[in-house]
Amino acid sequence: MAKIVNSWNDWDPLKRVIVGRCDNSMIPPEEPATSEKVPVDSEMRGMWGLRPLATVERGNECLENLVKAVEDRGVVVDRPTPLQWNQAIGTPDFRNDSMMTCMPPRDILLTIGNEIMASANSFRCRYFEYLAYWPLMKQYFDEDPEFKWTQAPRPRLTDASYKHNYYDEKITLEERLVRTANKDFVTTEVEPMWDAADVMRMGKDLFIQHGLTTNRTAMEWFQRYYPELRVHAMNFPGDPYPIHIDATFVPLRPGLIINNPHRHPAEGQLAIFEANDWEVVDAAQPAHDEPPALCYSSVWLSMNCLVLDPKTVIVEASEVHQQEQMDKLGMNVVPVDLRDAYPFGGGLHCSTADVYREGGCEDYFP
Ligand code: DAV
Repeated sequence: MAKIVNSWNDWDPLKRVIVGRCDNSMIPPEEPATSEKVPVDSEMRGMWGLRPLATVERGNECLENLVKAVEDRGVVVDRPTPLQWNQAIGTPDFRNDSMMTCMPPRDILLTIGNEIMASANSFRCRYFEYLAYWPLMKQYFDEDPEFKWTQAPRPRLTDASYKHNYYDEKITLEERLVRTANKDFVTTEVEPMWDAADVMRMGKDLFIQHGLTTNRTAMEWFQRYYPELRVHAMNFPGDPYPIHIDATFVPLRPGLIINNPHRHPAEGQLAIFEANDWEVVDAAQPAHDEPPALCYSSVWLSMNCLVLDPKTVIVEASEVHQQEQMDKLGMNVVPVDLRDAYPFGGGLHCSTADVYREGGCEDYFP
């Protein structure tokens, strides 16, 4: 029996990782939580159904590039088992005409020490996505006697979980920014809701983005579930669509974070980093003016990198400015062509979930 699951942060030497799959991916129908995520001028508005097969095949090719790059460096790779995501789903509380995908795993699985917890996502279309990872969770459970296989409290996602008429076709970018600044998001506080990609793990500290996908009740829940850890809420007032912390505030190694220059933390939230002599530098500009077609995320997936160890980082192959900056910051850069996987939910960090990194639970903010 071996130790299979262990990870406390995003930079210790990576030994085992889950990489998502694009098979059967859907553009989900609109629902109370997701109408917020699709910009009004996006070509994806009002469109739903299976993603075109050629894009699925190309997305999978990109993920294979990532698999090969990490396997070449001795990392063990596990893959989820996709479901037929086009099936309609229902619970006693809601119905939805389809599911979405098993990309990206980072949104669904949160690894803290020897525990992997499936999240409490606010999108109805993602309610059953965890099932794609259950075969792996069972395998880890059988092979690692210390592995804790956990599911966060399942949200009900009734209409009470969302603000109604929050979404309005006519809302301007400025009005969106005012909402972000006022911490006024589409989700209510009737139950904990969170995406794992909103949680930045730093040993004894969890920094959790409060935004469209994660609410304050989730943070209170985390603090009670992990009394030995410290939970910090983070807000990024410059982000009109605050979803997931990993294209906004990204640690490369202890003491160094790259920060999206349009999304600086709210007043007072940098203090803990400054007090502990962390360097927070603005990330380089993305190499692209637009995300690829049918993509939910912004061009800032440029900074959504996968750190292999405190000196080595995988950066998307076309993101030349980000690569150059990483190099100047003293990192060895491994470029991987992944851009055509972006439409399936994200970049290099998003496309993965940690299973094993060396190292334990350190206190970086004593
Ligand atoms: O900038 O669109 C994307 C994060 C995906 N996990 C953005 C955030």
